[in-house]
Amino acid sequence: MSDRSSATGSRAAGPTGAGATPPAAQPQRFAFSATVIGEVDAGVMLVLIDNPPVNAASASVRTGLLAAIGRAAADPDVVAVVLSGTGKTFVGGADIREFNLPPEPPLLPEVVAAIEDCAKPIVAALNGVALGGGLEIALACHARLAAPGAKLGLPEVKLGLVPGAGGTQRLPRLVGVAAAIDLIGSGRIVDAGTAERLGIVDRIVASDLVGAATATVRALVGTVPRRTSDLPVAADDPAEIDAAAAKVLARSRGQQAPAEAVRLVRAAADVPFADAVADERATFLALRNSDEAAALRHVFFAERAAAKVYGLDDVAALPVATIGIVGLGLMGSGIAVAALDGGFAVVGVETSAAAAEAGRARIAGLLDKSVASGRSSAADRDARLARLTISDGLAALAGIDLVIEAVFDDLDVKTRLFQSLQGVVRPNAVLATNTSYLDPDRIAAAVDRPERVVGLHFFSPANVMRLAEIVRCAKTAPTVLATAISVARAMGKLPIVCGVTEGFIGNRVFSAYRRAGEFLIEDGASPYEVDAAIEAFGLAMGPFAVSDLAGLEIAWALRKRQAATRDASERYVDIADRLCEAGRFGQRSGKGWYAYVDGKRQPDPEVLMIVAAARAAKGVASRPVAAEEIVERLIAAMADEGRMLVAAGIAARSGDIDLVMINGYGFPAHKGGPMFIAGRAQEAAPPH
Ligand code: 3H9
Repeated sequence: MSDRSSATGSRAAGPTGAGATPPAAQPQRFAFSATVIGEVDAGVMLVLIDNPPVNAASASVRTGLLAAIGRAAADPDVVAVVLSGTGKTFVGGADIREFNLPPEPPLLPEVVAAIEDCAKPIVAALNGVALGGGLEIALACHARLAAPGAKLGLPEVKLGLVPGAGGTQRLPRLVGVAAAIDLIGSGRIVDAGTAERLGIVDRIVASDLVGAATATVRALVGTVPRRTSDLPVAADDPAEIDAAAAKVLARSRGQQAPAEAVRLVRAAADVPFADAVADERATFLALRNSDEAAALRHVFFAERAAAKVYGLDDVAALPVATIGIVGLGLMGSGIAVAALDGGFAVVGVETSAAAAEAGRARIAGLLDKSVASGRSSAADRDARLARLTISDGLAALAGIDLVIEAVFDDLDVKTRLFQSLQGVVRPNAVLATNTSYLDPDRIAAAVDRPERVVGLHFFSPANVMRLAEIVRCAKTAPTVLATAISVARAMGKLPIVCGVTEGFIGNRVFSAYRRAGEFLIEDGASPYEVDAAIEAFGLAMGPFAVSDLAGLEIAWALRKRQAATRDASERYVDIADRLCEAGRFGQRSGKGWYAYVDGKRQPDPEVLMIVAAARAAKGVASRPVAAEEIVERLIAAMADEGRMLVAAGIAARSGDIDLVMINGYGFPAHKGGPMFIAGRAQEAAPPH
């Protein structure tokens, strides 16, 4: 059992203590299991869940809770129960590690039913996070109080599941069907204030939560406990329900769990509770074994693994309050917004007063957009703008903690900038480069203290995309690496650490994928068939549509640089070069792999002619390529490149490759990523 703070003070007496006669006026203590303890004081049993790190509802917790409720129900000296958790969490949900194993009794629905059916009142004191099965436990209690910092939600769909212990039926009885569809279908987590407004919790208690819960439960003694499952489901406006359902379904294209969640919540309105929870349970168990759930579990654990960075165990990040951003173009202004969102003060620098002013306008425009879409308030925007200063000179960066350069991706430009910066910023300020393709070690070599240089590679639009590749250069100091990670996290990003290689993880894997797409075209598929196949698989855009959006020039320039050293035995497809030679540089130039008519992307016969000519020049006999083969080859190409990056130590683990592709390149999370798919295929393959 952990030694985290506990309202019981000293520890439980152990199972043998349960029967011992306590000294008068001394609270009676119990250990119901290794993770659930109880203390009876003047008739109220405080049951505490203590299962670090997140009080997951493991078999031990379920056993302990069932024993605690059984004891409370049977003990004439107990009149009521308060249920709470230790540390920052009430209960972080079912134990996800158990999902790969057969369910172990007692099952959560049994525990939840015992709580709700208890004739003595039980009040949940939500001291912190109450998610998934944790919220389902709370929903079965007869009242719920919450600390101001508590966070509540049923995020099961994010694991490819639906709630499996009554959540789809009890939540609509508290908040209505439309709101429950929104919450369960999206897996959204809400703060205590929102939970109170919606009716999930009865009251927020600013201090002495357990004391308040004890007073509340005492007041309920002698009354018939309010069972959530007995409450009627409010008659919501059908149009509102349909709109909530449509929103969930539109956002979860290709996934099973959100659609099942919507179906189950809708049923709450007209199916008897017992039948509906039986359906919920069966659906939960079926989904638990689905590919979607396995993929999303992989993503969940991959994210936690990515946070553990080799060599940083006891390394503290430097404090960062102010961030300088040099270059306020599209990328720089996106980074500035992410930094402002993260609570930092930002100094944006451009080469002229006019460019700096344009940068400010771009940043303000992005913030306005966020207000217009309802993602933030006008007050949030104003507070962010108050933390922004702009300048046309590097001198403004004198007091800065960390500088991110987002200037033109040219080695000379970047090295000259870093050399100028070292005369301006403090000696321990971190210098981060946002280069996509250049060698950051060469940039670092240009400054006196290369250990303070790190790569901080954002993805466009930087205020939206969750991925940030953190590039550990040859000489990056551990504190500097830790600082870059912590800043990226504060900006709401998912930092993935990688080593130095051209294009880092994402662009290397993307290049391999794009190359595979070009091989497919040369073999006989059209670019439009390639894009359509991978889009049907679940990527938001195929490789050719993405190339058009990014512009074809940079990759063309890169290929030209590489031409002299390219292995002549390697397969090389020159169709993209032919497109550039024909002036087709992508969407901005009005044509690329596609034609853009009034901004609308459409197939272009001229491209098919260029492709046919390229095939003919190589004497390739074109053949039809099925969508299945297209998807298989594209994913295999990503996975092969990913394996090479892991073998070379550029990526720490294969899960990092999946996270990069999911969070930077639109690979669907519910498919787990290319490495996950390749790994499953290997497991399924018969042994040689
Ligand atoms: C469910 O409840 C189904 C039910 O409806 C039906 C049942 C019948 N289980 O994220 P962190 C580990 S589905 C096991 O870095 P934070 C995590 O792996 C579940 N382990 O901390 C990590 O381990 P390690 C619905 C879990 O403070 C450590 O805890 N619940 C679980 O930033 C710290 O995690 C969810 O989906 C778990 N449930 O955030 C909630 N949760 O140190 C999922 C965490 O070895 N969890 N771990 O790497 C979260 O959202 C966050 O972890 C939480 C804490 C907000 C709780």
